[in-house]
Amino acid sequence: MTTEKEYKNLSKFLSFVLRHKPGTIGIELNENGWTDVDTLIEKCIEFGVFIDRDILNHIVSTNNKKRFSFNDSLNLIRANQGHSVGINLAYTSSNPPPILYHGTCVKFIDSILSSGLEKKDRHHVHLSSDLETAISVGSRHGKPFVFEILAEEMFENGFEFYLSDNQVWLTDHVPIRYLRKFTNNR
Ligand code: HQG
Repeated sequence: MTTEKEYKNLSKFLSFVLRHKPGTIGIELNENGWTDVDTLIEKCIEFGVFIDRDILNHIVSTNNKKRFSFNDSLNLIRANQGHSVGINLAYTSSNPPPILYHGTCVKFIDSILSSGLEKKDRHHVHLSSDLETAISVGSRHGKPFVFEILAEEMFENGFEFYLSDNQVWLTDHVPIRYLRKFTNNR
């Protein structure tokens, strides 16, 4: 019987290998981030992390942020976003809602207001369509602070936006002129 805590730890481990360090357990991701499920299971076990098909199915279907997906024939798995390794998730450009949100931490405000939102170690800047998600993302770094992004205006001015399979809005960079401090923070 796998406990919720064990599922959570396994999910973190999968994020680590499927987004950042596949080489740690000796797997490779293809150019779109996919890796073979059977090989993943085998390599995790060799590495000392027990996982099987049922556990993987459970993690993919119940993960609170839908971080992972199987392909249609269920033989490949990938992380839906958040990679630091060089892969192309083949997202198609989408038309964003007028406003998107970015949750950060108060200690980053000054820096963000001087250089805009940067992707840092990830492939994209991560944005959400709802405030609640932004607050919880920001809370990971300390006292949360929310910026509104004038996404529609950015899009009209030629910036590209992508919607990941797990509904995270992604873009390359948000210049200062499209950032607004969220009203409740004022
Ligand atoms: C900040 C989690 C200073 C940015 C979440 C953020 C999300 C700047 C931090 C996903 C800056 C990077 C991504 C600038 C941006 N100066 N700080 N110019 N520009 N920053 O973790 O957006 O659990 O890489 O505000 O739920 O916090 O991994 O990005 O605070 O969806 O599935 O630099 O990660 O999902 O931090 O989070 P991160 P994030 P998972």
